Amino acid sequence: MRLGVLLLVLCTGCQEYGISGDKEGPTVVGSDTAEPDTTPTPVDTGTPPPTTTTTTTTTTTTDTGCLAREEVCDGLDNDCDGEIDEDLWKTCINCLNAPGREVQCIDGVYEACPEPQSLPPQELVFPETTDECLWGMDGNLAPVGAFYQARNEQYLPIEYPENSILCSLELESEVRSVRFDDYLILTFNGLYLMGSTQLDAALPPFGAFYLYSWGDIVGSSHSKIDETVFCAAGAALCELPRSEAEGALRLSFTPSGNQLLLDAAKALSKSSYSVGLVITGDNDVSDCQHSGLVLEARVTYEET
Ligand SMILES: [Ca+2]
Ligand SMILES: [Ca+2]
Ligand SMILES: [Ca+2]
Repeated sequence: MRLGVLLLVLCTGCQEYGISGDKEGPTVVGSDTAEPDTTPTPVDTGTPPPTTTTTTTTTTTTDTGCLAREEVCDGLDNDCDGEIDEDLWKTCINCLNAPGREVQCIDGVYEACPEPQSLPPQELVFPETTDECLWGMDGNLAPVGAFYQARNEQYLPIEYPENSILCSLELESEVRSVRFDDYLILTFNGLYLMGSTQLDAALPPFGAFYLYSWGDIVGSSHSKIDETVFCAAGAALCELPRSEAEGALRLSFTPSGNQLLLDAAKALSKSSYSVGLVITGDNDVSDCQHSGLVLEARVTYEET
């Protein structure tokens, strides 16, 4: 008797399980539970393709055993054309957060995007000048006391590889003893970087900076000259001796200042960068002259 009851209970359990399976059967799981005799469709359909493609897909599948999908970079022939990862390209985002180089999918993996590279620090050496101003030449005027009459300009390029972009730049100078006569102006891509006088009132603004141009100051008087050191926006260290005195030159920028400077320089010239040293003169034989001066430039770049 006991055994009979137990069997009955077990059997009822079996029936209940079977019924629930039957209930769900016709909707989705039917093909799982029912024997797959009539529909031998490919099991690859993890993500079903668009409705119209279904017929095409089925035909392709039955012929080749390959379920055509969009080709993706995975080392497989997803679109069933016999080629693996063909014509797959990706656009890299460069160090300027802009679309950069295109890289191809090879063996299931995209080629690596270029990474910023560092160059060894570059010394920008401005050699000592001992020649008198070129009075009356190249935009200079004849000697007149206490006026900006002439200047000597030197420009040194900041080097970085061709077919690349400049990602970051640090400019720095630490010279224990410099001397110049009359006034010193340092520029970077035309931006007034540092000076032994406050020239900014005479120069056109450019964002947070001022643009140096000899044409804007030539012939102007020294009478209202302000001989406090001019330091561009973002300067961390900024020190210069007075005209005809000997002293240290120190210049550096905060990280955000460096970035600000580089952005402004890029807006002026996207392909080349240079530091300029300008020494002015009014009427003396010792004018337009300076002792040797060195700036250090550290750059990172990215190949394009
Ligand atoms: Ca393919
Ligand atoms: Ca593929
Ligand atoms: Ca002078």
